[in-house]
Amino acid sequence: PVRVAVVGQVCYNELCCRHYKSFYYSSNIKRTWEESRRYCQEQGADLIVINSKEEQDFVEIFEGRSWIGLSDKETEGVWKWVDGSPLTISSWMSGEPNDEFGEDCVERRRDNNGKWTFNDLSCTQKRESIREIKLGSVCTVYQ
Ligand SMILES: [Ca+2]
Ligand SMILES: [Ca+2]
Repeated sequence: PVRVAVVGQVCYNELCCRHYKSFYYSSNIKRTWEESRRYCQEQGADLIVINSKEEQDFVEIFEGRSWIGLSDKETEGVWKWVDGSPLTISSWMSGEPNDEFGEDCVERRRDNNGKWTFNDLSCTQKRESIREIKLGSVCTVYQ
């Protein structure tokens, strides 16, 4: 499935410009974190970076346990998104992140109450994935 985040739309006479933030796609093919990331990049995208509550709510419709673009591969305990930004809004599952057996990649999953949360996991596990492609504006002339 795909979701499109539209930031706004401005029309001048017949010309309408829509300002897109991002397109989000989910893939139900299970891959390792690195494989998922490479696959996203081949599509001109990257694993999803979630840096607002709105964005987190916006992708709620995507089901499944999916890789997101968050890891502490570089420095243990320092969580970084694939675009280099730090972790600002987090929703760790209770007891996570636990770095059990050296877990450095993050999946998005439902907790026992059905709430979407983050869990650190071994990067070599295979999971579905959500990718994000950031967009600018698209203008269309309406007849
Ligand atoms: Ca870790
Ligand atoms: Ca964990």
